[in-house]
Amino acid sequence: EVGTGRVVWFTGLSGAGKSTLASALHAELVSRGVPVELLDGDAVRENLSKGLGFSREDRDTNVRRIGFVAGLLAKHGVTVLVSAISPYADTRREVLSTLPNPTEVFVDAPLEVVTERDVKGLYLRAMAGEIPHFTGVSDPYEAPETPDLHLRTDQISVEEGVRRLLAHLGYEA
Ligand code: GGZ
Repeated sequence: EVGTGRVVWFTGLSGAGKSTLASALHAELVSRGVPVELLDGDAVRENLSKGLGFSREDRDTNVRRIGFVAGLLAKHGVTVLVSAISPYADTRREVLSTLPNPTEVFVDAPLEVVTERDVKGLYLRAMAGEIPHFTGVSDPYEAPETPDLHLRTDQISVEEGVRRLLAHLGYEA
């Protein structure tokens, strides 16, 4: 055992702010000298999960792979920040239950807000039927019923989100 590794798992819709919050928290922890790694859905899908699609089976495979790597890192004292839609409650529960010190963070913005933001134009395309199985539009998102932390990103700033994360994880302001 080296140090106290832990896994902070950000789940939520595309565009809810998972990557933004995870990378802001990552920067903050780096500046505090915490050994921390970021496993971001986009980067994972370009590398570790290259070739996987968005069926339930492929999403579950993706989430299990991320959990596996997160567990290896955390075992060595690394704080691991995971950012992935991870839409299925059962799979999240299963994977998180295998991890040391798991924290489930629900990054929550209503569908109408993420649709309005539509940073990458994906919702417009999904609603036009151009992207099948798009989470929140034509594919399910099972929100956590009892997340460890629930951040409404349409109501709080990134800075406030990071403050709440740090406080929840036991860091000084
Ligand atoms: C959801 C999709 C889809 C579909 C492509 N459904 O906002 P983004 O663009 O950058 O993040 C989304 C990402 C989702 O990958 P994850 O690995 O986080 O998903 S999961 O945990 O469910 O495995 C989105 C983009 O990929 N994207 N097609 N059909 N998001």
